[in-house]
This record gives sequence, structure tokens and C-alpha cells, in this order.
Amino acid sequence: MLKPCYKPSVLAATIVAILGFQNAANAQPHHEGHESMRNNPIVIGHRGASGYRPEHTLEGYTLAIEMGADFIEPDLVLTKDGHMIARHEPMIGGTTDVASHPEFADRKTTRMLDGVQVTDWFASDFTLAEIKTLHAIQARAGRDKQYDGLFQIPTLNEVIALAKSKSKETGRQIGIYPEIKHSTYHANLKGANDQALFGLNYFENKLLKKLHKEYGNSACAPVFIQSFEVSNLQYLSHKTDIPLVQLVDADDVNADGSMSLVAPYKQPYDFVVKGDQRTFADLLSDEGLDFVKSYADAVGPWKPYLVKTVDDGIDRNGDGKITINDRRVDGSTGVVEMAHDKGLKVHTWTFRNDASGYGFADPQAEMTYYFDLGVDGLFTDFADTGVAARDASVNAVNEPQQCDRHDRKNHHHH
Ligand SMILES: [Ca+2]
Ligand SMILES: [Ca+2]
Repeated sequence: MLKPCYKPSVLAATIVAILGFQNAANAQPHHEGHESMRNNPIVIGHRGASGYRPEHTLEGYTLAIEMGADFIEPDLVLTKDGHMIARHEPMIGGTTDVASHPEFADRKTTRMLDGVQVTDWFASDFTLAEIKTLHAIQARAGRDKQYDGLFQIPTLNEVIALAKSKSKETGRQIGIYPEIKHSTYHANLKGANDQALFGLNYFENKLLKKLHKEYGNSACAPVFIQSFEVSNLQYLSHKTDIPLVQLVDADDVNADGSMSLVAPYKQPYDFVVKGDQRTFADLLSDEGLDFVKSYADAVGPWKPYLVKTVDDGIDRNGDGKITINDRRVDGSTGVVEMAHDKGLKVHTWTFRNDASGYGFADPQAEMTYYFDLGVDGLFTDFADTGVAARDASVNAVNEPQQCDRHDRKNHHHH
């Protein structure tokens, strides 16, 4: 529609564009080039496509890949005979049918896990051959249980083989995003003779040996290694150039938007053991991010660390009740920007269609909000929604991924 003011408005826009260009050029001559190198933010299939299939199964990972996930996420724990298998916890009662195997009834036991007493079946009391007789079940209420009892528990080797074969089949590079679960716990597990079953860094060494064999010791490997603990990542930083991710947890979000920090979600467990007083939240301060940058390539904070939301008692979606979805979204906390300034990537979690989130009733809109904010990736149980949300973001980039990482050995001379 032509209006009388058409020409002046074009002129005004041109002047603004010229001034804007000059301002940008004067203030940040290097900035445009940096931005043009930006990669497409990644969608990580959280425990596979756990919204649709039992978590941590080859079938679930396959579905996540078919839905467009860039990375699949195996959480790793160790069996009695030292194999790395994909489970969210050393406890396997909630995610497998072990309770319906009478031959394993006497394996149910009580252990301390990161300071918490837990009664369950533990992966480290089973050989891999025994684990292979179990089948996965849907762990979360309200999700499809028709696949319960059908799929086996995969090893890391099988997850890697799947990612590689699917990469060939689809022509897309499917990455893996393994998490070392409970490093301190695994290092201190006792065998029958009361000696350490695995010992310090057995888990880390085993993982690196496998990853280096499959992908090489390279910053550009399609792999991120993640952990909630710190000292194991510091150890790994001296042994590998594969990117490392410091996960950052919390207990809950307070009404005013601040983080609630209650054990065992208050501190990395290796900090608890060493008496280091720093909390998870401390790792995201200016000083904390500098510390993380000394050994890791990315931070993986729980999403409320990135976007502040406030419970102000207003029913925003008008459904007659106040839930976390109604919270007022107060924008960035500044963590994403500060991490990026320090050269750390930001990957955040977890986005779920059936739980949605703080301040958002629409899970796809929620994920697009985080992508627009500038996160480099996010974990979702619903990879299809994650891909749609990413593709709708102003930060979506329709170019092949380029490796913009540097070998750690080039950056950390003594
Ligand atoms: Ca995980
Ligand atoms: Ca509501």
C-alpha cells in the first residue's frame, strides 16, 4: 500500500541504516564477522525421544534422529563388569522391568547416592549379560506405555554405532552427547572384597578411550561430554580436546524468580565431598564462568538460570488456575550473554510438551524464546517440537555446521 509518506520513510530508513552501519562499524569492527560464523543452534534428543518412547533405548534415539535431532543424549552408568550403559540413574527400578524378574528380587538393596539413601536395583550389581535380559519401560506418568517391555537397554557402543549408521543414512551428522552420571559415586563403589570396584577416573578413562577410538581426539568431534560434577571435567580437560560441558543444577525456582538451592541439587557432589562451598549458582557468576571456562567449552544450566520468571499470581492463560506456566517472563538473566562473552557455549534443559515450563503455556513458543535469546542448543524430550521451535527462531541458520572450536591443547599451555 502506497502512502504519501512513502519516499520520506524510505529515505529515513536509509539514513537509519547508514548511521546504524557506521555506528556498528565504529564500535565493533570485528563483530559482524563473528556473527556470520554463527552455527545453527542444536536440538538435543533428551534421553532419545523420551516423550514418545521409553527413555534411553535405541528405538527412542532412532525416533529422535528421524524427528531431526542433531544430537542424541545417552546418560551413562556402569555395570558390575564395567560396561557403559545408557540409563538416567544407577537405579534401574523406574526405567526397566527389573521388578518383574523374580531371579533379581534379591538384588534390590540400599545404597547412598550423593548423600541420599536410596533403595532400588543398581546397575553396578548386574553384569551386562544380565542387563540385556531386562527391557525398558516408560518412566514418566501420562506418557505412552504401549512400548513397555519391548526394547533392550543399550550400551554406549550401540548408541555410537546407531549415530554413525544414521549419519550415513540421512546425510546429516548425528552427534552424541554422553553424560557421565555420578562420577564420585562410581569411583567409590565397593566390590565384594570391599575394594573400589572401579576407582578414581575409571569411568572417565573408559569413556575417553572409546570416544577417541570412534571419533579421534578432536575439538571437532560430533560429541559433547557433560557432567554435573567438576573435578572429572577438569581431569578430562587435560586428556581430551572433545568439548566438555559443565551442567548446572538447582532444586526449584522461588516466587521472585531467584533459584532455590537445596541438597542434593545445591552443589556439584565432588564439591560436597571436598568441602568446597561453591554452589551451582556460583558457577554462573562472572567469576564462576571464568572458572568453568578454564576447563570446559560450554555450560549447561537448567533453563530458569537463563530466563527470569516471577510468580505474580496472575492467571495468564485464563484456565482458572495458577501454574508455573502463568509466571511473568522477565527476560534474560544475563547468563547467556555473559557466558558468550567468555567464549562458552550455552546448552539448556529440559523442554517438555507435557510439562511445559516456567512462564510458557506453549512448549514450542517457549523453546523459540530460548533460541531467540541465543542459546546454542537445548535438550528436549520432544525433538520434533524442538526442531520446529529452532527453525522458527531468528537465530536459525540454514548452513552446514562448521567447527568453530579450538583444540584445548592450543589454549591451555602451562
Ligand atoms: Ca542427562
Ligand atoms: Ca493458568
